[in-house]
Amino acid sequence: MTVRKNQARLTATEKRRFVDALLELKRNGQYDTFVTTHNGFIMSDTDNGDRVGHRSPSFLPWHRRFLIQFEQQLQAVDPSVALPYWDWTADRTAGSSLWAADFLGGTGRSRDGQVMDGPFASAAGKWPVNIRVDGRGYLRRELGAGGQQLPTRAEVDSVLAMATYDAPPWNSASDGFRNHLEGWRGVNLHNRVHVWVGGQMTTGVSPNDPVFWLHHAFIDKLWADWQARHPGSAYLPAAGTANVVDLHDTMRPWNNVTPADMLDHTRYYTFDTAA
Ligand code: CU1
Ligand code: CU1
Repeated sequence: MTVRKNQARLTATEKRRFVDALLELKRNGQYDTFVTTHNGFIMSDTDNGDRVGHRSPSFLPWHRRFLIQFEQQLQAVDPSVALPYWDWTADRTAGSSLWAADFLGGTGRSRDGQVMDGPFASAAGKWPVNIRVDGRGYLRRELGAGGQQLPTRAEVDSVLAMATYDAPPWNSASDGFRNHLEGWRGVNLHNRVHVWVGGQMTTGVSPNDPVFWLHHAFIDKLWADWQARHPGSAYLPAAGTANVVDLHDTMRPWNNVTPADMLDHTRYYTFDTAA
């Protein structure tokens, strides 16, 4: 059974095995297919057809499916690995062990944002950034450089308190849990963390930074926490909504999975906080 743990509680061995599995997926080319898929769905969100990955109700089930597929690829390399989650309400500075050289490495240098330490530094030679939105083939970060703070636990709790999953017009203007969690309205949770990390994390090719997976694993956990807190609240919209993924509509690019299929994460994994 896959148990997703808080990254702050991983042992040195667990960190090393997670990093080694990431490096192997990068080496064999599978990693970059995930970057391409994510970037494609940032783009296609503005095309005709259903909005799928972002700015829409399916933001949460789309990324849940995306993370499950990635985790399964990691486990094909090393069955002991699970996606860790980054609770950025607790580990909220560039000095967190998350950013140490034995795990994700730290912030970028001031000149060009290039990450200089850890397994994903360009100089280590194992983490070429191949899927690019600019000419730069190295991992970049500017942790906290924008002057904004990471979201607080009180801000998270204020969003978890919202009882309605989503609402018309089902986009970045909507009121409700999904849009406040995604960050287009209100205190801004998910989007703000992408901006706080900086570099590729602020772009459609954000999965180039391995912290993408830890950030989204926590966003995914917050969805599960919200479900547990509001057992009477369903995924919305239920049916019949144009250009939006309804409960039983399939999601691109898989076309064989619906939001309804993604509602129970315990079919796939649990969290270390589960009783
Ligand atoms: Cu995304
Ligand atoms: Cu994201």
